[in-house]
Amino acid sequence: MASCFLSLGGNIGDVAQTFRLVFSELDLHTNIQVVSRSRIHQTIAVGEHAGPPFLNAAAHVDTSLDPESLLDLLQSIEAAHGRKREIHWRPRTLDLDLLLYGDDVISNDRLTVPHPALWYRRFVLDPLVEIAEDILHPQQQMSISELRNQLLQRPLPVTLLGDESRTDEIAVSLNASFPDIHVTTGTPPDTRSAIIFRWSSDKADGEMIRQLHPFRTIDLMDVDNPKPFAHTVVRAALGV
Ligand code: A4P
Ligand code: MG
Repeated sequence: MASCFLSLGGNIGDVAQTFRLVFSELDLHTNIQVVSRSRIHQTIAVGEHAGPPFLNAAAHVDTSLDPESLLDLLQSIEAAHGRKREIHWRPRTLDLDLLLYGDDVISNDRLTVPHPALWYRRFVLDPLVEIAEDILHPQQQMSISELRNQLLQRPLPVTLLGDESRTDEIAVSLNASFPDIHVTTGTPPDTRSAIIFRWSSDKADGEMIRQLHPFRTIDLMDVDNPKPFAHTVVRAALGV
C-alpha cells in the first residue's frame, strides 16, 4: 500500500459537486481508500488564460496501484468529468494531479513525482497542509507546513541568479508588479529565499547555482516566455 496525496482543481461548472463525485468515485475503487480530504478552497486563477476563480482541494489516499496505473485512473476520472486537455492552462472542469506517492521520486515521460510545482503554489499547499502538515517532501526534506510557511514570509524573499542582463530586467518587472516581495539578484540566496530563479548561459555557473538549492531553483532558460512565467510563479507563491 502506498500513501498518496492528490490535488483537485477546477473552474468550470459546479466544481464543488464535481469534487464530491470524485471523492466517492475514488473511494469506490477496489484498489483505493480515501483516508482524508481537505476543505474546498476558492483561489485566484493563476496563469494568463486561467479564467475565473478556481476551487482547489487535496485528498489523502491509500492505494495498491502503481504510480502509472494511478495516473491512468486520475486521467480517466478527469475525462469522465468532461476535461478536454488540448489547451494548456485554460479553464477546466477538473484537474487531478498526483502530488506525492509515498516517498517515491519519479521522473519519466508521463510522470514527475513529487509534483514539480507543489512547493511554490499556495493553491496546492493551503488545502494540502490541512491533511498533510507533517508529511516530509522527499526531495526538499521539509514538511508540508514548513514549505507553506516559507511562502507566508512578507516580504517574500525571491532571488534571481545568472546572467545579469536577463535577471535584472525580470527583477525590475517583478518588483514593479508585486509590492509584497523582496527581490535580490547576483548574490547567493540566503536560507530564507523562498524561490530562486536561474537564468545562466554559462553551464558551470548554472550548475553551481542549481546545486545551492537544487529543489528550490526554477529554470527560466528553457521557458518560452520567461518574464510572464516568473510572474505566474510569484503569483502562485503569494496566492494573490
Ligand atoms: N504529469 C506529469 N507529472 C504529473 C503528476 N505528478 N500528476 C503529466 C499529474 N500529471 C502529471 O497534465 C499534462 C501531463 O502532465 C499529463 O499528461 C501527465 O502525463 P495536464 O493535466 O493534462 O495539463 P495541464 O493541467 O494543463 O498542465 P499542468 O502543467 O498540469 O497545469 P498545472 O500546472 O496543473 O496548472 N490556478 C488555481 N488557482 N488553481 C489551479 O488548480 N491550475 C492550473 C493548471 C493553472 N492555474 C490554477 C490552477
Ligand atoms: Mg494536471
